[in-house]
Amino acid sequence: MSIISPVRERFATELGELAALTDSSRPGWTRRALSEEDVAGRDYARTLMKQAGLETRIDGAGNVIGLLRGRLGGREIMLGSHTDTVDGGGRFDGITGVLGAIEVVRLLRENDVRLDHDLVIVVFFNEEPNDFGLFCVGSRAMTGLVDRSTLAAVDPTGRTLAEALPESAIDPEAFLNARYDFARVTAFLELHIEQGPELERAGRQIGVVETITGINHFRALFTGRQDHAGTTPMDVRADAGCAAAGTVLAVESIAGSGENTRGTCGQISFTPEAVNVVSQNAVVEGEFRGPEGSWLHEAQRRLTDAAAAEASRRGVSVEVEWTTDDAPVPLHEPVTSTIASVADDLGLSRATMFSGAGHDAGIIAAKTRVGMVFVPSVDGRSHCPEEFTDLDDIMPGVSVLLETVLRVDRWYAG
Ligand code: HGY
Ligand code: MN
Ligand code: MN
Repeated sequence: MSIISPVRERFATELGELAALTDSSRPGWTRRALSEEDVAGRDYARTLMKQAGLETRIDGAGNVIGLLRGRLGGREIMLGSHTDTVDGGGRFDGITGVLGAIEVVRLLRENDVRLDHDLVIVVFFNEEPNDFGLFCVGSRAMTGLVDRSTLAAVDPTGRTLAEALPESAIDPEAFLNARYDFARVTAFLELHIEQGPELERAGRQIGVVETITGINHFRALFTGRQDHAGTTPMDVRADAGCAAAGTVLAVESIAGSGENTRGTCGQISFTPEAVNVVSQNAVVEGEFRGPEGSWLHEAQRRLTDAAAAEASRRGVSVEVEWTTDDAPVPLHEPVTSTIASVADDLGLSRATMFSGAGHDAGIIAAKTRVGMVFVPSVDGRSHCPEEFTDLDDIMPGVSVLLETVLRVDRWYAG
């Protein structure tokens, strides 16, 4: 049984130092992928990895990969998460898992515990949605899910991802060749804040994730006719903005139709942006989430129909593009039950959970056995400056991560 306690003070120091690497012109803790702050954040994590005794490298897709060689080697246990944030985000989403993984390495080395497996720590590049409509970019590159169409994705200014990557020292050709050999990975584990209210409501310390939500992202482009706001009668307008607004409300209405289902339109834009002009163009970006693939596909169909109806009754045209179609991801036994029994053996209260948040773990799950450990979020808040998890709630999560690594290590022979 692990009697090794994580060191709270250094975790707090590193959390503060990493949180300081943010875009001070934005609210909260903003470290968006493909920004200077993001490069600085991954460099900082790499420095911590080196200090912890890991051999480090950056792969072709910008993922920072650290290696602690095991006694036998040849097989690996992988831990990881991300350091990028949403705009105006918090300090704990992703970072908790990165610092937690590095703390596990330090605890192993400080207590002269040598695993049979090699231990690999990954700071995944670009987990959060970027301006090109893509997310979990680094983990998709590691699992072979990127291709030239990924590089051709454009941001609202028309710039391609291929043009943007070199600014983060990522070569587009190397990006396409960053597949990782998961055949040697026994299991992947990710420690993460829950980002929702369930653990706090239930008064539980550890979340054992059973399923990670499916996520379908869409971008709807409406084309109407630009006109004078005062002289154009209501019955002859082709108002792209109103068609977009009706579609936003359709997302909300469809989202309420299932259990644990969600729908959000986080972005809407009108062109021109003028109070006295009927809008020519409008763009809506949104998503649906849920635990059932069948519901997600029904939501996709219903939204596409709703956007077409909102457009046609106004003489507006619309194109709906679904930019991601990630199915729900059930996590794997015996990783999940190992996490549960570790929590029990450490005397920690736990709950089995559905993750309404997407994670790199959901991408890696296609290639190896995956488990996730959640720690509570205060008021269930996340993706906002108020995002908070007390260090006294994070430390038990690090202990569970460590003890689970020790137990997975026994599977070496398996
Ligand atoms: O959007 C998500 O669920 C994750 O936080 N990237
Ligand atoms: Mn997030
Ligand atoms: Mn995250």
